[in-house]
Amino acid sequence: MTTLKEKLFEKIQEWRPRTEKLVKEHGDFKIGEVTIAQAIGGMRGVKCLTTDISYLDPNEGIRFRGHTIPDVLAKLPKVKNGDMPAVEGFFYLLLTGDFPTQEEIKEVSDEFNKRQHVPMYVFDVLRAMPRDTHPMTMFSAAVLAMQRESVFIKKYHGGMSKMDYWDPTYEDALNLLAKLPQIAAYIYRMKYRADTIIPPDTSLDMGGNFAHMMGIPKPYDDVARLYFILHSDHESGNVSAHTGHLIASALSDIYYSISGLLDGLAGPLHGLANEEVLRWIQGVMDHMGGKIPTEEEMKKFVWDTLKSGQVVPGYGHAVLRKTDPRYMAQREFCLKHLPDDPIFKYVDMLYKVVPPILEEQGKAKNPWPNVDAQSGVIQWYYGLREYEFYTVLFGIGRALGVCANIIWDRALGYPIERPKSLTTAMLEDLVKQKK
Ligand code: AMX
Repeated sequence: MTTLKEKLFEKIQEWRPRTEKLVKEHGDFKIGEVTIAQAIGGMRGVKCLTTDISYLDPNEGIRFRGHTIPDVLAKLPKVKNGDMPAVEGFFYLLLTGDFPTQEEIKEVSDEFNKRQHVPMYVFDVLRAMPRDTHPMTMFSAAVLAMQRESVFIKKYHGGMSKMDYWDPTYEDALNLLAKLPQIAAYIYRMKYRADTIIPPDTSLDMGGNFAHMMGIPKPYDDVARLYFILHSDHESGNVSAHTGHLIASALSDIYYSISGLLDGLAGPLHGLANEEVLRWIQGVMDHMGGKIPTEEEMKKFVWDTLKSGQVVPGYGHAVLRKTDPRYMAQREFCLKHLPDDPIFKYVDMLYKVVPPILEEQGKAKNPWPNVDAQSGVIQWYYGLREYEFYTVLFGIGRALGVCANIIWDRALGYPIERPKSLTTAMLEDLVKQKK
């Protein structure tokens, strides 16, 4: 057993009594109320999920295992010859809550490398799809095609104690996560680089190997590491994380769950927003004839977007009420590596112009930028100019967080999810009775 798996098992055994005690002794304790607006309005703010992997404070942003993004980036050991931590070390933190040593990171990296071989039929599935298929459809299909590899399902059919569910789920998670960068890079090179596939280099860490297979030189390896870490988790109520958790709650395996989360992530209000942001900014650039607009010109463009009934992509959030720290981490990267890039200058100006306009318009509850307002710019700068691929990168990151969540869901015995629906007439009757 690896140190990671051993440590995880220790943590699981320590944690189980806490969950059991809460349910047994305090199961009736009320933690909130639900209004009609919430029941009709996408369950905003309803406290009905539990996860210890990350917590999203509306004003502070995400904390992974209690640590802010700047803390995580500062405290996790960095890769050799890079400024960013290894994604493998971050996954260790998500699973155990502890910062790993370099040796522990190396062990996880070796595990990933052992498991990175992608079965040939996955490439056959991808090749059978029309080349203009959206890369998210390809990515989701490739993951789903591998469902036959699930260790969990084989063990489940062989008969297994509920207490052991987490173990084959962990095996499935590592097997899948190790393969995602290669599948993503394969889709990219097949679709957009004339089918010139670059084989993996297993001497590299996950981020380094991904940059290598994409064929993009340094510091893109650091971009990949930062990107995967920032996009990993945003507590469990967002569409992709919740979808992954919901599917897994039926004891469907990791392959079904991650394929499903990718489908949710592909929506324009969620993971596709980073693609929309860049398309929109380039629309602004075209409109301005390529020159950097004045603040007044930019304000007019933003108002025109709103008046035409569209949202300003990359701004607003269902939970956050301040600038997203994931936006800030990427902004710092841009200020260091691409301060004079014209698209970054647009993004920078939008940061000044958009929040006061959204405030004045008075609709969006959060006028500040989210993660997607920055991420496409960095990808574009390093030569990844096919916007539709950006959500695939988000998907690799999000899979890390959701896999960690699902392993813990199984360890703590979370049951199948089943919220209750009411009819419109029932809601109307409830209001009448109250009157
Ligand atoms: N531009 C214009 N209007 C906006 C807006 C924006 N960026 N954000 C919210 N609004 C509008 C909503 O459309 C809604 O209008 P309506 O009452 O006419 O339907 C109103 O403000 C209230 O919405 P809200 O409660 O503030 O937001 P929400 O929780 O319903 O939606 C989100 C959140 C992110 C979908 C929304 O802010 C949005 O559409 N933003 C632009 C797309 C985007 O950046 N998505 C990425 C989010 C991060 C991610 O998941 N990757």
